[in-house]
Amino acid sequence: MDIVILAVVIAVVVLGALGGLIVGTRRKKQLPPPPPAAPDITAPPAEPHVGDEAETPRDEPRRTIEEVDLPGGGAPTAVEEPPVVEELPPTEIEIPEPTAGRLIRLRARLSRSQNALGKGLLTLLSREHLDEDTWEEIEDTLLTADVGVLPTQELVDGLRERVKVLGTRTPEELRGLLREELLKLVGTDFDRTVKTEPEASKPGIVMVVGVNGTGKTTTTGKLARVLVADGRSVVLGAADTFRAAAADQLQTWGERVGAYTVRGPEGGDPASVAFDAVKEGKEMGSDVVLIDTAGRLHTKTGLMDELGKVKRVVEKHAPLDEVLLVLDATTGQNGLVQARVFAEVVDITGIVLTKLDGTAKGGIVVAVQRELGVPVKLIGLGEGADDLAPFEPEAFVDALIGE
Ligand SMILES: Nc1nc2c(ncn2[C@@H]2O[C@H](COP(=O)(O)OP(=O)(O)OP(=O)(O)O)[C@@H](O)[C@H]2O)c(=O)[nH]1
Ligand SMILES: [Mg+2]
Repeated sequence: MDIVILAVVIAVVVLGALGGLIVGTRRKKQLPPPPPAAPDITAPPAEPHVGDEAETPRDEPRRTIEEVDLPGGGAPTAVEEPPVVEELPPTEIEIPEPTAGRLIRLRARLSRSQNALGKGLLTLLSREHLDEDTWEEIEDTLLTADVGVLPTQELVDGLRERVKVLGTRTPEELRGLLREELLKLVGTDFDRTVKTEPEASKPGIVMVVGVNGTGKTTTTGKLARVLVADGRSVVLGAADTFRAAAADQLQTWGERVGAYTVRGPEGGDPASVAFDAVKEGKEMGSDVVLIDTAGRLHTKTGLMDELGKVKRVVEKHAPLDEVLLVLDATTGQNGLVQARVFAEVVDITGIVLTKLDGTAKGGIVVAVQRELGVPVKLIGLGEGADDLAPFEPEAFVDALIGE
């Protein structure tokens, strides 16, 4: 019996929704009338992606049903078509984890991958005689962690000076000293907030760029979740038009949190998709528009020029608030070369360092900030949907040297 009632109610919901009868604010944003630039909105849902864990609670539909206003006369017809239930698109919207204290939760993951660096340094510094060989080992440890030559030199010089002044060293003193020097290197003065504040007539506009496979789409999806968790409405722009699967991947992320995705035809002009996404965002009164772009090798001039064009076209609406460069922390020094080239084509305003959970080379944080003079704003610490954290220098250094 229950099943029949359930089927009836759900069918009613479908009919009601079709007639525009039941549209909450959230749903309205999720399913606006498809704009001309988004012909694929009816495409079947994308293949689940690695980061997509099955998190939808099984007993949620009940709640949805109770909240629904029953429309007047549609019910009897609906009874005839219970199979419709099977074809319903996923309407359950996840409530992402709050962002406050996220780095604390993820700190264990950071410690696990980065601890070797801090522990190694502490062990070396604790040696009774800090001779030249030991200092060289300290240098090597830092270089191996991708801190970069100049910053390594600075750190070693700083440590040598302070250890000399200190004379005898307790482990606590050494830890404190190393913490201070590392913090100096990572920098505590940068403004690391991701600028997404909407203004009077325009949403915050963020574009995500980088080479292939660094984690751009995943980061865009995770960032959408962060923003939604903080109460913002988000529109996604799938300006990766090389593969339809890329737009599907982004749309899947969006659907999970009720963010609408603007997409274009496969092989279409990415600049026009980006333009349309901002236009939609404006018209829908959204708070933020996040634009995912195709992975491109920094060595391919044509593709880099195209990226410059995407940016210029979006700027016909308004200046971008953020251009985030996504770098894969495991690629080491090559990341610096990428950073330099991307910065020449589009002004990078922030760096996202992904896959820090899978490498001990956390020193790249220091190196890349030096290279661009732009702060690391976010770090990726896993494939899970909520494994993106704001970068906090203190928490990062503490994870390096352990508690
Ligand atoms: N371990 C780990 N994996 C990550 C992280 N961020 C992204 N990934 C994985 O990296 C892979 C590539 O991610 P995508 O987001 O598709 O990368 P992309 O830059 O959009 O790739 P293209 O669009 O092909 O250039 C996926 O398997 C992600 O799950 C992270 O912080 N940690
Ligand atoms: Mg992508």
